[in-house]
Amino acid sequence: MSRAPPREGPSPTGVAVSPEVEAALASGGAVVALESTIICHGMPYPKNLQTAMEVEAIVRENGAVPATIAILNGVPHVGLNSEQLKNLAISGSQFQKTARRDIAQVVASGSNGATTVSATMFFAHKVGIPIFVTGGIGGVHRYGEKTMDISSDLTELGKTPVAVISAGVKSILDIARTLEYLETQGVTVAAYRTNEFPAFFTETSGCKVPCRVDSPEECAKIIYANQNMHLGSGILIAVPVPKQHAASGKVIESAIQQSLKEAEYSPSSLLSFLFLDKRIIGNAITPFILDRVKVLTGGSSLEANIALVKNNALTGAKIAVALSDLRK
Ligand code: PSU
Ligand code: MN
Repeated sequence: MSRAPPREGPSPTGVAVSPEVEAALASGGAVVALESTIICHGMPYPKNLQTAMEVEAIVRENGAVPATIAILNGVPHVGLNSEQLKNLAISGSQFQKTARRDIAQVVASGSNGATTVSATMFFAHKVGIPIFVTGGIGGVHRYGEKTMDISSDLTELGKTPVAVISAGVKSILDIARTLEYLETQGVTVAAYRTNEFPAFFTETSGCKVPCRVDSPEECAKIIYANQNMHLGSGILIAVPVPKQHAASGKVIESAIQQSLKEAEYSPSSLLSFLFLDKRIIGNAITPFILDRVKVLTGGSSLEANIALVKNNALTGAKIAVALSDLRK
């Protein structure tokens, strides 16, 4: 087995890949990309650090190498050491939420960026990682037909061949329209051991999926076929929250309704959003709602969130190992 020499600083692609990730990629080993917005903007310290470390440990225990992605002082990093991970978790929202549109600005200004699903997919693909585990992805927001607030996660899935393992999308979004948009973008959407698209905190959403998968091997075959045919588009594998951790749909729904009210998120207010400086809009709406739902559910939404991310890490690592075996 030939090992690539450890690198210091960014490669010619402008991305710094950790020696461990570099070695795994060079030998065709299993690697799982992980995002950093969930750490900096999705969970409070110290639970975010604990979760990030546990998620990395689960990936390792299941035979894959974790590659957490973030921009540090303007340099995109793939694979963080424990010091870097800790700094990320403590800094929290001081790290700029970085979607695809923000990457060039964060790099140019030498800033710190926490990558969302779209930016993480971009960097994962750039260095050759085909599998990425997260909690939930962004989607079409409620009233999206008026505001056009559609997460760039969906367009990224349309044009970047990375398989994203998530627990579906939250019901703070318009799930049916999110699935329609993914179809338009040509994204393969598969649900894991269920026929229904999961709604993050709950196993069901009332929306059927076009494809069901029942094993990591089956997922790996789809990813492999996608690669071999150079489809160029992404894959969304939706894994429902484990039954014992599923939050009560009613409790979550009422917390979401309350948060949307607090954000004054209604069609009439949104129509004038360009002129109102106090409205919570744009990329601030997701972190705001997540935080309010956490408080309003007395922290139980956070516990469900942590449990489902860990479960996704377990499934994602198994898929990465199965894919690596297929390629041998
Ligand atoms: N949904 C979650 N938790 C999260 C996010 C979404 O349940 O942490 C984060 C992810 O990083 C996702 C981003 O890519 O929010 C989407 O943000 P926006 O809606 O602004 O596109
Ligand atoms: Mn948005």
